[in-house]
Amino acid sequence: MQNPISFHEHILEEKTLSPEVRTDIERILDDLLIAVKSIHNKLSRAGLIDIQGEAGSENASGDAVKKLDRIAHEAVVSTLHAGGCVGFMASEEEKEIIGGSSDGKYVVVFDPLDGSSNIDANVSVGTIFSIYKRKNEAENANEQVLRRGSEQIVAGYVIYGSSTMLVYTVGAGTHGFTLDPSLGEFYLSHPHIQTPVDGTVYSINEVYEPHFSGAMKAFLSEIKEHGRYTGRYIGSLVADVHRNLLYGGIYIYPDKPKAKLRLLYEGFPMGWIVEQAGGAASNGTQKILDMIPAELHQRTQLVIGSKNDVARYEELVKQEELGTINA
Ligand code: P6P
Repeated sequence: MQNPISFHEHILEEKTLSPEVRTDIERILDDLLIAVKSIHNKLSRAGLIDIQGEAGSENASGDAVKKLDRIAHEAVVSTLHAGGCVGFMASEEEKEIIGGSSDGKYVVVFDPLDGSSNIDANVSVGTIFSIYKRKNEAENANEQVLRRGSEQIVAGYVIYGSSTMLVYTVGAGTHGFTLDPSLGEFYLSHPHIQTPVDGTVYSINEVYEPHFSGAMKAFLSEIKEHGRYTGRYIGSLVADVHRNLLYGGIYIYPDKPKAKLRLLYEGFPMGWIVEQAGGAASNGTQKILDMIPAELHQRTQLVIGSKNDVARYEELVKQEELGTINA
């Protein structure tokens, strides 16, 4: 690629952000990407250094913590603390909200390493994050962090796959950057990502089929009878959503038997990124970005991807509520 645009150059052109906010966001993302590069470096050598396997503890959601979960969490927290721009943080790996700089003007929430149960098998995993402006009037940590999804000012994920990519939005489209490991810099490789309005991939763990609602069963029957779709399920949210974002498709994590994905630091950032690429994200009945978490690690059903596929699922949910499909 001739003279690729670096992430730093790209964000300087983001007119959606005021010059002051843009400078701050560039600083926060610089700090975050330092952590990301250190995570990338460790993941690429995971089999050679003693960082695979479980850390022997559970996170706030009761998930077994992998050693790399903790390493990734500590890398993000330490770089954001050092930067001094962040007043409050929340991580999947920490039960409570983490205090930052007293004069930090931003809130950052993140899943430091999503899909980590796949790490030992060398499957793609990801770091997911959202940034909010600190509310001046509210000092209570919960009021600062438990915000409506539409209040995000930046959302992004990094996928550690065959290449390491950053995909992000500030509300002016969704853009992808690929890490050049030889230079340690992310370069624009996927400007203005537009996800197809009709998908060709469906991603759901069908082991839960006995618990699926009538609407879910009807939706999956339509998908399978249509002939346009194929089934792909990696079991790593960032990898499944990233593939569907580029190819067109729908990812569903159902609320029966039990919702698993966290609203604040998985549903909101992934939802905004996909919406900014022309897709949709809902909990089956309302837009994900219209929701407000009642508690830090609140779980949600997540239906995300191609606009028309999400709309069809929501239509079937309404029909089931009206009793017009077999439950
Ligand atoms: P299941 C990984 O643990 C994760 O949070 C997501 O990355 C992934 O999509 C989902 O859980 C997989 O869950 O129940 O299908 O194994």
